[in-house]
Amino acid sequence: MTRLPAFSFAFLALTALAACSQGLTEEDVEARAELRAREMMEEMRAAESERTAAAPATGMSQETQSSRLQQVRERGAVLCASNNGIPGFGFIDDSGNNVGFDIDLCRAVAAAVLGDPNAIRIQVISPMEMGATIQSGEVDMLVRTVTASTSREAQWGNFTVPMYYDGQGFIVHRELGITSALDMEGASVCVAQGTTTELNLQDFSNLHDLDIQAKTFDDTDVAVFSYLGEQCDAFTTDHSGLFAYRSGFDDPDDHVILPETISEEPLAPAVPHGDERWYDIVKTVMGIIIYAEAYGVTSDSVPTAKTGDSAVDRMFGLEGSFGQESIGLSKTVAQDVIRAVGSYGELYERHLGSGGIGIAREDEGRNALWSAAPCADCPKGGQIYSVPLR
Ligand SMILES: N[C@@H](CCC(=O)N[C@@H](CS)C(=O)NCC(=O)O)C(=O)O
Repeated sequence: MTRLPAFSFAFLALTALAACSQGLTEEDVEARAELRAREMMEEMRAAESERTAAAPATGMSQETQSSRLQQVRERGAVLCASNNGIPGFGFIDDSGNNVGFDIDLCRAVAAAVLGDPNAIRIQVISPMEMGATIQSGEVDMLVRTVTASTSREAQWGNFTVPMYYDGQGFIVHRELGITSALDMEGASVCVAQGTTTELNLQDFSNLHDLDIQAKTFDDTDVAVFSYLGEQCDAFTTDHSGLFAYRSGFDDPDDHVILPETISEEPLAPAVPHGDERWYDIVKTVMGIIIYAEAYGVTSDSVPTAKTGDSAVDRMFGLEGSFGQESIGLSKTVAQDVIRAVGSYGELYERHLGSGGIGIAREDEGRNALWSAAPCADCPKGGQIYSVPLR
């Protein structure tokens, strides 16, 4: 049976309004509206059959084509460029496993596209290698405390959803008595090359006329060791990194993290340019993690039967759709993702909060969910947000 498009009612009302001034009868108006609605439906059908004809004969509609998704499925693993030396984000734990917030984002994508969070391969890269690695397309994702920026987006790849809002700061030897970044006139600062950090340091020094002496290193680890070896007065990186590194110092109290934040560092997974569907997939997985917290769902409370809350049921594949199948994912993809890695809140606590490097979520208020998030008792008033899953 043919259904008139929903817009025909609105169209009818509009036509009726327009007709008033022309002296048409109510029947004329209805007939015209019906005719126009039928024309519009024909146009929609024609457009649809044109799209179907254009789709290659793979049995998939054009919307589901993602060559990278196919490659990943053939390979049986998601390749992520990441880290193995940053506590909280990507590091080797006592059992020899590479774990962390960034590693779990990679695992979440593997759970979504392969149904197995362990189907990942991590390529460990230095900050200097970030651009070339994602630009070449040799990995499926760059998820390595990496800051999204316009020039990186232009040159490297597409950044998906910021999963941690960071900002650059400084750590100094307590004995120097420095209490503000503005006191660092003529100070030497250890910094990793090829980072936004290096560029911001220069801007900050110029802006405040501080004549800071940057000492650059290929690896952040080497920059940290050099700072600890007193080759520099200060070390600078993202605040999360300062906490992460300080948590591993023998004498953390001998070092002070200065109060200033000198830049915006939205950390977001990036994907190679040129495959919009793969971009949609990774972005959607990030949205699933964020919305799980917004709906109060955790890894051990994933619904498998209708809850009666349409938004939750839609997200977990129990009612309607949020577009997941159109991008090549299963109807119940959110169940796989959240069972594998948990909600944003769980990820945060496990790696960055009390279970990890100890950055209290309240202190870094920006990493709370947006103010109108539906959850009753989750941290709100921050910037963690995804477009709605619907
Ligand atoms: N977010 C900044 C800095 C990235 C960065 O270098 N992060 C440090 C940790 S905060 C890192 O990954 N270090 C590990 C290494 O150098 O191998 C960027 O994207 O440029």
